[in-house]
Amino acid sequence: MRNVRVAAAQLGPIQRADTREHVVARLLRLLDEAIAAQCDLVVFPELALTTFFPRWLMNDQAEVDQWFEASVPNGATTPLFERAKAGRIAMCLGYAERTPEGRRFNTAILVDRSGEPIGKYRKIHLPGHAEFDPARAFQHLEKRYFEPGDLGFPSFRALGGILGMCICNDRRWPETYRVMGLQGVEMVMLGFNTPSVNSQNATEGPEQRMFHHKLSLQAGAYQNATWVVAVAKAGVEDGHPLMGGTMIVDPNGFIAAELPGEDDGVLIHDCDLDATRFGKETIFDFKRHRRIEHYGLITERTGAIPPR
Ligand code: CDT
Repeated sequence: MRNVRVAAAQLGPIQRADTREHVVARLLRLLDEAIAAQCDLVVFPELALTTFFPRWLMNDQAEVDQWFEASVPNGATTPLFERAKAGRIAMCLGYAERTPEGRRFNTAILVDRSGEPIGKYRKIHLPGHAEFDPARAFQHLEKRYFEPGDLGFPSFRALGGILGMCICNDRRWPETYRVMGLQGVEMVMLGFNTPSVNSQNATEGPEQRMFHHKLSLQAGAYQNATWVVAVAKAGVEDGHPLMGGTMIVDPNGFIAAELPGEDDGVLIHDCDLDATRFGKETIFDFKRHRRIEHYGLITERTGAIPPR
């Protein structure tokens, strides 16, 4: 048994006017709950320090840059990193990253229990569009504000296991999990900000959105025999609803624990990393069963080309 006690720390909405200090105070309350419950790891959502700003069109780069962190930890976030270190808890945190060269990524960082950075992930599948789209009920301008991640899907040795990260829309792509699965990943951590409605199809409501969310997590977990920890930023941000759905999925694809509601809250679950073994050694023993000689199109071709 290799137990990792995980706290999936869901955030309710963050309004555009909320300061970093105000948000970090909320994160600290969730972190304290996780520490009090003797968790080994706390996972915060995607863009956990700000509102989901890609819904807003901004043309002024200075206005855009107010949502980005030039370094982490920095002034406002230092208390979070110090508290995690003092509480001996590893932490995964999503934020908007601006590099010293001026590149911008949708990023998650993982620090270990001693406060040392273990790794970083930069979101690869950026949904939405780059220019204002009048046909949409609201905007999703991730392709405008971020560039696709340049770090691949790395996995890291931490907490006695093999851990990986992805972010929000990445969870809908089987390649995300499989690339980490091929590194033996035992737990995938991911944060998300998912609108409760489809901006291009008003009939696609919360039930269908939640179904696709669960379907993606459960399939990814099962097909790669890994735990998946998915953490929402939820609730209504300046009139725009984001769905909840914070949950922990086991390596058989079953939902092991689920957090109801759309407010700040912590979902705690003991995840035995050894529970990944059976799947990895039997039906999803990649070494024995995968047939890579037939998978070439996956990396050769991006869009579908139907037969003539
Ligand atoms: N944040 C994020 O990636 N959200 C997307 C919304 C897709 S709609 C353009 C998601 O896949 O949940």
